[in-house]
Amino acid sequence: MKTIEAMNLIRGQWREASSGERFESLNPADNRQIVGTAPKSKAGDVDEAVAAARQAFEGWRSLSRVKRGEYIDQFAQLMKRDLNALSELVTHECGKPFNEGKADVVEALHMAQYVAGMARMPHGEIIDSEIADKDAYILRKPKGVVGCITPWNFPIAIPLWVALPSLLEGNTVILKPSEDTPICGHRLAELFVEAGFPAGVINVVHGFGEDAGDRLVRHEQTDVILFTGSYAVGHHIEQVCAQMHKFCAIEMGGKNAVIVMDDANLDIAVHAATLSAFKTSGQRCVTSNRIIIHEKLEPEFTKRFIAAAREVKIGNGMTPDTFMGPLINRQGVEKYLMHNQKAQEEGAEIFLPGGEVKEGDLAHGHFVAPFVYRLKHSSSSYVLREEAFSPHVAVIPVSSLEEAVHVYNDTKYGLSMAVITEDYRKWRYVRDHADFGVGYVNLPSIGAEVHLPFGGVKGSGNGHPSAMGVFDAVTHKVAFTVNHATEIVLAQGLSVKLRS
Ligand code: UN1
Repeated sequence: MKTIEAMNLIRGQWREASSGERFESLNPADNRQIVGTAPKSKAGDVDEAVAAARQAFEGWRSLSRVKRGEYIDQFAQLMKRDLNALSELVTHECGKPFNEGKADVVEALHMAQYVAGMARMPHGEIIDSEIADKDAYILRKPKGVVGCITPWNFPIAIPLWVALPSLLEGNTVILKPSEDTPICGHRLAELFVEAGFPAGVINVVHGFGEDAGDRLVRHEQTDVILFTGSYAVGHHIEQVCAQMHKFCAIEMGGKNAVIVMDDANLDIAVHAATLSAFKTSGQRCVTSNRIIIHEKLEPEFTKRFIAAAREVKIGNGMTPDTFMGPLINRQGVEKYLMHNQKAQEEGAEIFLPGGEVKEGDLAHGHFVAPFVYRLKHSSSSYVLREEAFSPHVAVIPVSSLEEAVHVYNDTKYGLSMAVITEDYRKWRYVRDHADFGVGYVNLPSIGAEVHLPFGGVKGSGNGHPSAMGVFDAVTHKVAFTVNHATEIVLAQGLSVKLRS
């Protein structure tokens, strides 16, 4: 693949950062390959993008919703045309195996198709007024300029999860893609241009969180911030937005789990646990770092889970049948090693020692192997309560359903949870007592669908889910009441005569 030079997209024009500085995006599977370079934007570049979005807002919101949907439909068709090339780019830039790269792009396509379809769906309500001579409506109005700060692990899907509903509702957008996957962000920008979106409606600014991202959040002309990423950054954004009285929807991490009950189908349990722990090399916010297992099934489950983890094929994502690609960067590897070390310090029984994989060409990438251990839950444990964002997995024994849910809930997070059981009473108990935003029964803890809300509770999110949830985040719901009589009667029907 040839090296791609990404540019900022501001007011429909391709722009360098005003400083002229650029940064590199390397292939995490082989650091000798430069996937591309991108402008290292600073506050001034963001200011221009925000000004462009602000200026484009009135024109864009004045189009019919159906017309805005047609732009998104056109965009969907271009994505379909480029499906394979985009999937390959995802693998090159973020390391996921090709079939997972494809899943990322297909999920993005689903979002585009769904949002385009929503253009012709009702988006308000007619509701009776208390007064016969009044008509009352509930309408949705766009909030204005939306800043989207998106992660590298779904570099095509997540930007579109947040940008497309924003656009359909009449907002204008500034997207700041992850500094780890700017070239995927650039391809999206090219498709937006090709789809014919008017200048300034969607702007893309590349750069790092501490300058470009921070400016987007602090800019007084951005009305909404949609963020997906780490707890530390998300929580910081929440605080800044609260001080500025600015709305933000924040998706953060998880310390998710697969809960295997004593009646579980073991084939399903092992398969679900393997996918939950190792897909995307454990780098999904819905990844399960914890398998909470009933002690009755523990010996058999553990034997089979370890065997499955041993068989996981680690390699370059473009090599057929690779299951686990590399971690995204050196910091990802350091975090994984730190968690493994801490598990040892906390007295874990180590089943698979994991570690870096350095055979042949893999030495040039950030490859690591599954680290699997057994550790009893403790409320003071670090490794059982903090997100590792890597294939670092604890098998945690419990002796009852209630204990399983208590252990599951005993972290600051509450994103995704899978329960494996044949007994509806058990999954129903878990459904009602576990803290999660995305729940699964007899499935892995991964696999979001775009037309369902995606988000978590507690430290995983601030209550404004992503995917279909974005429609609510980027609109105001307003009441609108029209009098069609020739005199005024107020609500509650009281007389408003000025004199008797
Ligand atoms: C994320 O990891 O940030 O549910 C999102 C899934 C994906 C989305 C994950 N489709 O596994």
